[in-house]
Amino acid sequence: MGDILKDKERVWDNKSNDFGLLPPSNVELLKKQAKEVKTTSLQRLALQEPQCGFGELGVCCRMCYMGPCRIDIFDGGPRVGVCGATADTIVARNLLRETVGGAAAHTEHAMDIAEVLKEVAEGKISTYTIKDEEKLKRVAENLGIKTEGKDIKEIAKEVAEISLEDFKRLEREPAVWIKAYTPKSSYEQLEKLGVIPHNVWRPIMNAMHRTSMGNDADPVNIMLADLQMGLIDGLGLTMATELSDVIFGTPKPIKSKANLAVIDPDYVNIAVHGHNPLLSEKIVEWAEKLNDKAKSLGAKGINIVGVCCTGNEVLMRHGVPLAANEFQAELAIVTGALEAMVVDYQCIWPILSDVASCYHTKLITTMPFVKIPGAIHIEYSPEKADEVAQKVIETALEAYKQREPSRVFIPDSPEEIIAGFSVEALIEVLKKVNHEDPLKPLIDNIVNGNIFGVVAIVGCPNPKTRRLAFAERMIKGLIKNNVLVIVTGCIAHIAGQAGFLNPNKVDSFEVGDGLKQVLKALGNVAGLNSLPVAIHMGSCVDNSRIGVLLKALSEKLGLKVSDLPVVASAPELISEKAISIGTWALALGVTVHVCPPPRILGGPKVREILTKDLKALTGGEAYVECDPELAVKGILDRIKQKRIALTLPVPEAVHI
Ligand code: BF8
Ligand code: SF4
Repeated sequence: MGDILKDKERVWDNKSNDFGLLPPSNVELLKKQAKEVKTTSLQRLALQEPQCGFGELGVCCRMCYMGPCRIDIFDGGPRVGVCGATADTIVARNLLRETVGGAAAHTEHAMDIAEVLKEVAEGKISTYTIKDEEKLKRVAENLGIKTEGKDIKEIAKEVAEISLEDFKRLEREPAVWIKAYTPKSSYEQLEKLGVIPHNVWRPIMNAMHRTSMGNDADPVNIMLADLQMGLIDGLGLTMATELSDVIFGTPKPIKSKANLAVIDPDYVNIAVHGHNPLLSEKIVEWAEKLNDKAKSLGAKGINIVGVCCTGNEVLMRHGVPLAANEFQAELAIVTGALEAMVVDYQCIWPILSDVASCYHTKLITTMPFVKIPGAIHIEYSPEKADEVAQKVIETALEAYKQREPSRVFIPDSPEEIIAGFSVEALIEVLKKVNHEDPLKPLIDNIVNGNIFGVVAIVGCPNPKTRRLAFAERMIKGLIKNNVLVIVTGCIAHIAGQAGFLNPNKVDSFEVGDGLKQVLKALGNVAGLNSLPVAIHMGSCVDNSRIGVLLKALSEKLGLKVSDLPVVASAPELISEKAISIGTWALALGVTVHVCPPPRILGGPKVREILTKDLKALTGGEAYVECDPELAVKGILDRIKQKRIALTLPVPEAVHI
């Protein structure tokens, strides 16, 4: 048991007992956790509060050892750091470093997949294959590779090599993936700003260099580097998604279930947690192969369940149920019925090890750079993927023998969901309405006002905002006003658990008449009662699917991305990755709502750039609002302005 658990006296107080609007099943498990583990995320948050105001405003600098320096933006205190750095310099530098954190995560994820594709193409590994040859050809053509007369492996090799070259190109030519996948009008604008990167590595290196002590002090110049970092993030997202589709298949609509009750006490339960599908795909494969072993132990079989974005990846391609978002990962263990939680990278809380140590659950780390004291480490590499997956499952089967049935508690029952709406899958549905021009029915319904606008609600489940049910309240407010909602990442888990991904629950929500009509009509052609009120497009890297859709819409209509009645929202931001995705969206020209406030409020110039000046540069706008109903209102107002500019009808918003 870790040191944190020695602090038993302080762990449960009134403040952390405020469950707000959390679903009752979460509350019951949090109470179980408080009793059995003596620590919960809400309690740890309470112990941190009040959190540092300088940090929240972004005006704390730790770039050198004359500091740390803090700027007092109100009055009386210092206006500059020891070196003379102003609040704006410090805020801009900190923000760029956050964006680097996210972009590095997404581009390394992409590179891992590109390397596997290369090894598959060269016949160096036999653990993976190319499942979607048609997608490979489409990606190749997007990247400017001729496919005619070439065999699949040859095309795969060229795609992988061009992708890997994007990381390290020395020539001053634009990164191929960015040129190929950025909407044309956005690209032209970004080219004028001089922020199109030549490769991935140099700007990341440069960003760390320029933000170190005694370099770039100009907030405007730093913010241009930040926009460039957003584009690099977009490259990572897009490459990761597109090449995952090539190797594992492009998602199609698929039925499954969501919430912690997908952990079934009759089965050996294994949770896959993290982001990269390279390992989780193998675990799904080996669970089937080793199912009989579980039966020989008296279980009904092996049940794989998904946590976070790896959960979304295997849901989209195999229908693996969604157990838990990042906030709930601990609770999955607290059910007492989870034999193993196997993690790859990103969003893996170290506390999972302490929580697992209170149960029979084995926490298994697999990546050389993601080790957690107390966890079992079974190291993954692409050539050993089968061996590692087998070992993970055998470890879980062993753990099953130690399960204590008296400690198992799984409240609630699973919620039905439908997921897997890749752009290709959406186009397939739309083709059933208009085969020649599939985007037309979507555009027509936006034009006539049946769909007021499109809002992508993406990102994380922050304990600070979970208590407010922030994402659920926003989705409710938007669908009432005929907004088509798209979800990804942990918000997709939240939407699934709340019934927003259940096609049979459309009538149990207050949905605008126009939107309801469209959802039902499209649902019928897709062989369903209706489409659900929120469309599941995947994991966080799958936000690139939204980028692909934006490119198609803006280029078909000859409009800028910023002209479209489309908004993105990360209402419960946790990760630096959400910052980098948001920066990419701003670079494309999207309006991005966010809460909690990004750490820019202490820098007046940086704040002005992101909330005002950017509109004239890329068309993007950052919008900070931490009241869910006011956020809906602000988003509707912004969509309304875009509709007015396009001379589209503007129905009155209903009350929120
Ligand atoms: O990449 S939504 S908490 S799991 S960062 Fe993390 Fe946020 Fe979840 Fe997926 Ni995305
Ligand atoms: Fe202080 Fe400047 Fe050093 Fe930052 S870089 S810690 S502001 S002296």
